[in-house]
Amino acid sequence: MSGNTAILVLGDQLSWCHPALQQADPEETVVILAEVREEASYVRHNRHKIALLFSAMRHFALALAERGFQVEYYRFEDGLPSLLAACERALAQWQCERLLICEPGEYRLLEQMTGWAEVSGVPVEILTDSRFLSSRQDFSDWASGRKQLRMEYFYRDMRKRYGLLMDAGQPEGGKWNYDADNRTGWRSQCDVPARPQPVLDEVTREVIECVAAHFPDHPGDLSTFRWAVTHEAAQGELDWFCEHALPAFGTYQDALAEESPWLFHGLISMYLNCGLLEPLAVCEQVEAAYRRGHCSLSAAEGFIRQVLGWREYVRGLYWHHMPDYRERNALSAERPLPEWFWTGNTEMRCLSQALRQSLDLGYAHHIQRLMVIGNFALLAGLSVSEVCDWYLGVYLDAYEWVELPNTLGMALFADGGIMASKPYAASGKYIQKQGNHCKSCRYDPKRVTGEDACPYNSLYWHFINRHNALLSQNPRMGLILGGWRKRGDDDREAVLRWADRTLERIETL
Ligand code: FAD
Ligand code: DLZ
Ligand code: SF4
Repeated sequence: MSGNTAILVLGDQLSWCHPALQQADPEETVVILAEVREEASYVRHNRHKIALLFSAMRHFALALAERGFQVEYYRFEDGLPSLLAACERALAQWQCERLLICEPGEYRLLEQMTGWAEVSGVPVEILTDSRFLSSRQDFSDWASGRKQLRMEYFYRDMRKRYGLLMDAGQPEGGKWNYDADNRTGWRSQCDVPARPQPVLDEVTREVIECVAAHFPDHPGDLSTFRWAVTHEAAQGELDWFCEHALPAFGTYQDALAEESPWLFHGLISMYLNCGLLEPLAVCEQVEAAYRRGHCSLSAAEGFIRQVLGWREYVRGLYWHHMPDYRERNALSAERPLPEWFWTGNTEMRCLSQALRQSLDLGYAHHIQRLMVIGNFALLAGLSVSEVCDWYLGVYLDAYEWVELPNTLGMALFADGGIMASKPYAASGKYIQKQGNHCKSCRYDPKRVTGEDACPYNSLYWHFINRHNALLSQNPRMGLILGGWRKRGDDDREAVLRWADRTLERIETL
């Protein structure tokens, strides 16, 4: 057989909507999938993430073969160093005349790929990733001429464009955004439904063994591997969410719970981001649940805003501002990451829980990522590049297009306000209001100084004080800065001294 076109499918592009697969004639096509060293180790990826991708890739290869495609699959044990090496080997073996690729999700890889035609000796075509609802060009068109690129306006345009939750050209229910209804704190006021555990098949068990053997010093407790690895199983997870968790999703979207790592969240970002689910179909399914009266408008709107709004918006921002976005550090944050970021061994209860589940399972929900871990990193001035690498490695759903704007922009305010209109900085009071961690913590959320004081509190005022000049240009910070300035000198000094002490012993908090 002579497969004269080769298609490289990356580990996060396992979709039938892949632009090259959609137009391919299986008889004339070789599909390359490759587990390679460079992709598996350019950051310290969580072992769950590697296992999820390798198993999903192997299952997708089987599904491609069933549809009549020739598949060239390289396993990690084959020892290939890079995707280019895999393509070169497959191109030679199948004597292909051209290589088709879908644009990757990271600038790093796109840069490499632009040089592949020269090295490989065959034409290489990089196709637009049609799996997103706003292409890079759409976003640039939307952004051009705007002073500020606010998500809310982008989101409204996307609602109109896709006709989601619309009523005769107006937003369903008369409002675009029901966020104000979605901020209830967690006091164990209801049961969290138990999520079914997917059954692991032979392919996944084999992958888990391979990952355990080759990545011994990466985070991730593989004995808790619970992820879907096929389109059908990912759809099953979405169906379960819509049936059992969506009705309470909105109400507890911002809640923090001792007893559950995920509360009523979707747990679908890992599938959307590797191609096992498609964003429009997800939004349509959630809208349908609302239309048949299964959930409130605020739950459906809150969820659709995340997928249709935030997810597309952060991708647009990433490509719009790369490559210099990655270098931004507007608040000059350089403090090394405490060692306990890699173990979860801190006495701060909210943090230890968020860190442990992130490390062990590869998952934390948005408020844990933003207001517990990210907020601590922001207040303590932790190194932007170290924090970003940590997030990129630790989470199952992390690829730079989505991780970087969320971490560098939203959580750390290191882009100086492109992504967020003000820093997401908060004291322990916020964490106490949103959840029930403080009850089991050795620190007291009401105290600002002293051995028992919640570290978030003095660090919060330290942050406000040290960025006073920058923050005073922001009208939304006026009240807080005014309050801080009005406090007596002695009071302010005591708080700042305690914060300095806290930072000095950060490794032992
Ligand atoms: P749900 O709460 O059920 O939300 C539904 C879906 O909306 C998610 O699956 C996701 O696809 C989308 N979504 C929600 N918020 C965002 C957002 N801010 N940006 C993009 N998509 C969003 N998300 C990632 O997919 N990958 C990352 O690497 C990532 N890193 C993050 C880092 C930080 C510091 C922060 C604050 C957020 C990050 N997010 C990231 C966004 C968000 O936290 C996750 O998408 C969400 O927690 C995934 O869990 P879920 O599927 O249960 O989400
Ligand atoms: C994240 C990842 C990992 C761990 N391993 C592979 C791999 O072996 N082969 C592959 O094709 N893709 C992998 N990926 C996903 C890529 O890193 C991803 O395609 C790029 O980061 C662009 O988003
Ligand atoms: Fe977190 Fe502070 Fe509450 Fe402890 S007291 S759980 S550190 S907010």
